[in-house]
Amino acid sequence: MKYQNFENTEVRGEGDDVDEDLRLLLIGKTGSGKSATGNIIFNDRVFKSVMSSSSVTRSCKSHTGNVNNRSVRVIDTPDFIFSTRTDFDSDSELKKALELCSPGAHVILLLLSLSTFTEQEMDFTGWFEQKFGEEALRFTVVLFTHAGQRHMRTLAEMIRMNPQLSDFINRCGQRYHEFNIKAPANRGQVTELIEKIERLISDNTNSCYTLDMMLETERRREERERRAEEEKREKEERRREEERRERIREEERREREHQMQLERVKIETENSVRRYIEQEKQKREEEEKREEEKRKEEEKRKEEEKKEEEEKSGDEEIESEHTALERDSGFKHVVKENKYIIGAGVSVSVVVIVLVFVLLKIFSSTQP
Ligand SMILES: Nc1nc2c(ncn2[C@@H]2O[C@H](COP(=O)(O)OP(=O)(O)O)[C@@H](O)[C@H]2O)c(=O)[nH]1
Ligand SMILES: [Mg+2]
Repeated sequence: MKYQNFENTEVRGEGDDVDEDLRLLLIGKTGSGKSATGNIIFNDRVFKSVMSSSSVTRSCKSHTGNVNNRSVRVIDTPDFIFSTRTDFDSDSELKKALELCSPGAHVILLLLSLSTFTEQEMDFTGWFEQKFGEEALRFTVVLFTHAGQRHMRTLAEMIRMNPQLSDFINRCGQRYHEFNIKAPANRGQVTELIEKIERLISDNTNSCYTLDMMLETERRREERERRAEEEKREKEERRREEERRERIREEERREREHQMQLERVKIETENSVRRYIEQEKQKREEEEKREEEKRKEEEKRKEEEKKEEEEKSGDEEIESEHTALERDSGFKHVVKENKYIIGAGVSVSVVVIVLVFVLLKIFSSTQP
């Protein structure tokens, strides 16, 4: 491998206007081997590649060179999602990468390290799909690096055992390649990769993944997020509205319960007042009845007394009457008994009176 000193490498920036046969965009986590892959492709040390946990490639770099008699432009990029730099603007750097690919990338080489194949790798494929859009998968070749450190028997087996990965590979049209950077002398792996790339370009009828596609993806994602946000807000509003209605319903229910309670209390009060009045009335009636009975008894007593008195006085009367009667009957008896005597007396009296009268007449006639 003919390594050049990195400092002397011709690294093109934004605005380069070279008519290449092939434009390749390298995407992957820090340490996945993007810069090293670029160097292998050119068989030259054109990008800085060192063993480091932090991002060595700080900004996008483009290099155009001759590979297998083809003009190839490779765009090396920093780690867009796991960057340790605080001043790193992922979105603008990503746009810069696409601008460096202008008018577009024929192929996106998505690098996944087999030595550190963890959930982070799958997170990266998720980020890639979300950021570049589903359309980008049409231009993607998955490049597994650090193949020498692969613990699995075969790469195909490893892919099969990871449903998420095999699904992703499927959606990339089963395009993947294995690279062992530590065997740079093996140009066969580069040739093989270039062949796969050429097949893909031909399948895509020379079309490219462009910045506009990514911007359109971004626009759609923003639209989706805006709609999701709107739906979330509407859902929240509906939830609040439902809560408000529920509160009103609860208040109405409580009010109804309160009214019912009031009504119950009112009815109970009315009933107890009615019962009280009824009892009072009953008491009064009983009282009156007792009074009446008392009065009647009094009257009866008085009547009896009167009667007794009357009886008493009656007895006396009878007695006097009896006495009178007795007297009367005695008299009558006397009269009866002396009837003839009385008759004789009366006759004698009449005779006497007549005599007296006659005498008086005679006497008056003899007088002058
Ligand atoms: N053993 C091995 N080492 C690799 C491989 N690819 C990259 N490396 C090493 O990993 C380190 C980081 O590589 P680099 O290309 O700078 O990663 P980048 O951050 O993706 O650009 C370097 O020391 C490389 O030599 C590989 O396939 N196998
Ligand atoms: Mg790098």
